[in-house]
Amino acid sequence: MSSMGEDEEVSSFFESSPPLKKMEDILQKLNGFIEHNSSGGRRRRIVCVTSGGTTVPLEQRCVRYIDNFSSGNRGAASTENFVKAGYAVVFLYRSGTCQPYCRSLPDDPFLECFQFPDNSNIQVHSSHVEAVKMAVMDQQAAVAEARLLKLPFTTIYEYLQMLRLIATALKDVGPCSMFYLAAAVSDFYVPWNSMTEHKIESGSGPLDIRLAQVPKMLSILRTTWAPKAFCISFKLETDAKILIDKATKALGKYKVHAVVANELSTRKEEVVVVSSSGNVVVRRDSDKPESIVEDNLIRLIVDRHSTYIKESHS
Ligand code: 9Z3
Repeated sequence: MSSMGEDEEVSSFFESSPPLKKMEDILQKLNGFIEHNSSGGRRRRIVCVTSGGTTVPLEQRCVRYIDNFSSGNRGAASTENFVKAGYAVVFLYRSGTCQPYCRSLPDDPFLECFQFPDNSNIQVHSSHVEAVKMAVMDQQAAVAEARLLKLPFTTIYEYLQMLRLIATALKDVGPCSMFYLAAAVSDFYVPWNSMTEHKIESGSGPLDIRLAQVPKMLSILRTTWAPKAFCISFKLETDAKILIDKATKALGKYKVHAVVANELSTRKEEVVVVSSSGNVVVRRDSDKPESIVEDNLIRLIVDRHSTYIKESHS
């Protein structure tokens, strides 16, 4: 039996993927955004923040799919902090998940935030004014200043094709670019050409599905797509006992600059940044109710990125 090499697995994944819809449109937005942030005397740092989980369709005309858990909170909060730190952010997010500047809004903002004092006026309930103001003003400012480009994905096929586009487009930004990979990416999938076209029929007993392994794109991102970019990946476990060991192995295997290790149930309280310079525990300031772990995490990552840029120029 012949086994495929890593590069071959990657090319065969892309060759058999359904083509990305609106690719021209995405490329145009992306190149415009990068151009704006790298020209006219500007040399802003650009970070690609990935956020939310990828789906694995079980049918080509998809009715059923497998999903990876992620609310998108980490990615959204991190994006806000990167913008605050002066970065331009390409926010590659799962459709429908948490958005930057919207974390304090209720689940159904349209229905819960607004009121109509009369037929021709609309008002925001006083209890939501601050949250709505932040959502609208901060997000509009970030977009208007070309600090934020939002690109949605749903499937693993879309996610990996878009990540490749972004990485390739950012190649010339070199060490000033960063990948902050907080999305929860499927490890297993159904290859497009072995997937049934129509809805899987029910009524004939249990369903057996064989899932193939998603090729390890992180290696290719590091070695080929954007070798000079600063690269942060995430490791999620539910068993705290194996977390640091798994993160350390990922650091060595993928040669990323740091792995952010988090345990599902405590992920909003603390993370551990694992890198060749040792492990650093980063916590939320528990004495401040509005403090989030991303405030301290992004400060540390930005610091590390600055050192990386300095070292690359010397
Ligand atoms: C993470 O570990 C993220 O921190 C979370 C954030 C998904 C836990 P939320 O979106 O949660 O705020 O609800 N992301 C990476 C998850 C992942 O699938 N990592 C892979 C792994 O651990 C490798 S890249 O094997």
